Parts: sequence; structure tokens; C-alpha cells
Amino acid sequence: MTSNHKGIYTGLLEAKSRGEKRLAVLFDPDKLRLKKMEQALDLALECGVDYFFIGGSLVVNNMLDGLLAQIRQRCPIPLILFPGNSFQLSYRADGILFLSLISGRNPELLIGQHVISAPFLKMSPLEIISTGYILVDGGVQTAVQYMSNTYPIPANKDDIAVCTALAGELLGLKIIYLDAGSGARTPVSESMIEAVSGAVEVPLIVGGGIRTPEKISANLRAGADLIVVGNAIEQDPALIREMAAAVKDFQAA
Ligand code: 1GP
Repeated sequence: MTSNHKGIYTGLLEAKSRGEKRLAVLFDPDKLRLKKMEQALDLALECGVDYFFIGGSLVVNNMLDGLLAQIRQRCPIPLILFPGNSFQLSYRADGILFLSLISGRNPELLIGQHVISAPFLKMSPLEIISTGYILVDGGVQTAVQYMSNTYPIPANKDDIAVCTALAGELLGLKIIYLDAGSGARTPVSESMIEAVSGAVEVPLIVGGGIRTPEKISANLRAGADLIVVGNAIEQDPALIREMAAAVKDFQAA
């Protein structure tokens, strides 16, 4: 599970073509407790976590730059911005998921905020990875649902998720991200993951409410290429060990 800073997306494509899977840990700068973060960083390095995603629905403080610098100092794992809005930008990361919320019908999150951030991004050294972001009902109203003012795709409507992902791929988006939202009660179902991964060729990220290595293995079997875990690891960084092992074991299988 090693990655190359110089080509995050190329690395993902190569991994996918070899049938290898990847693991990302999500840090929300607003929720972080320093002690736990240091423990998580050390474990992530030891266990071969592939990426850190950095972002959240609020990020109201100005800690983003500081946090990125702090992580970088301690750990060389690539830092990918996963921004909740157009203010969560920093040159200190390695890349950014340039998200279009294609499950929603809020024009601001389909194209509006992108217009605002485009000049900054064009000049930045960040690797920009255009991402079709699909929010799926996770059984509880998540921050991203509320903040984005959009409806998620119903959890049992695999066909709608498939058509949405296909449309994203046809529009040229380079990754599809199926997200039940941070802290979801019900993560995205294996059946939806299987349906979407069978329909698109681009790498598939899956996250939201994943708490166990068993769910990670099931998602990988269903066709997820990259798993994102935030809350569970924030609460118990020691979980990184089992979760990374689930990804490695899958590769070895
Ligand atoms: C949310 O997919 C991420 O956007 C991670 O969710 O915090 O529930 O793991 P959790």
C-alpha cells in the first residue's frame, strides 16, 4: 500500500489495473484532538495507509494550513484535500478532490464554488482530481446533507446511483465517490457498490459510516477501489491496524 506523491491519480489507476485496493484516513480539522492525531499518524505510517483526506463540512477555524504542516512534519503520506466548501484550500496539500455533488441539484455545488476556486487551483501546485461526489442516504441526516441543502440518493436505489455515476463518468469526472456522509448510521450497501463499480471504469471511492474491517472487506469484494474512514478512527486510532490489514489481506487474496 504505497503511493507516489507525484501522481496520486496515476497511482490509483495503476492500483486498480493490478486489482490492488487503497485506504484513506479522513481528518476533520475541526474535530481533531492532537494526541489522538499523533497516534493515528504514527500508526498510519506503520500500517501503510495510502492517503490522508483532509476536510469537513465546516472547518470554521483557520487551522487547515497548520494542520497540514503538522502532519507533513511527522509523516510523508500524501495529503488530499476533501473540501466542504471553496474556502478549504491550501497549497500545503499534495492534491485535491475537486468535488461536484452530482447526486444533488444545488448548482453552487455542481459548478458554482468551482468557478470561485478555479483561479486559485489553476495556479496551485496541487494535483487536481475531478470527482463525481454521490451522497447516499446513511440513515441519519449528516452534516453534508444539511450543509449542501441536497437530498441524498435513497439507500436502496442502486439504479439511480448507477445512472448518476455513469453521467459523471460521461462528463469526464475522473473518480466516483459514493459517500453515506460522515457518521452515517448505515454505510453504503455492498449491492450499490457492486452495481456502480460494474457500471463505471473510473476508480470508485467509498466512505461514510464504515466502522469495521469486515465492512471494509465486504466493500472491497463488492468493487470499491479506495475506502475512506474518518469517525471510527478519530474515536479509536488503534483501529487503523485492523483496517489496514483488511485492505492488505484483500490484496493478498
Ligand atoms: C465522510 O466518507 C467520509 O465523507 C468518512 O465518513 O467519518 O463516517 O468514516 P466517516
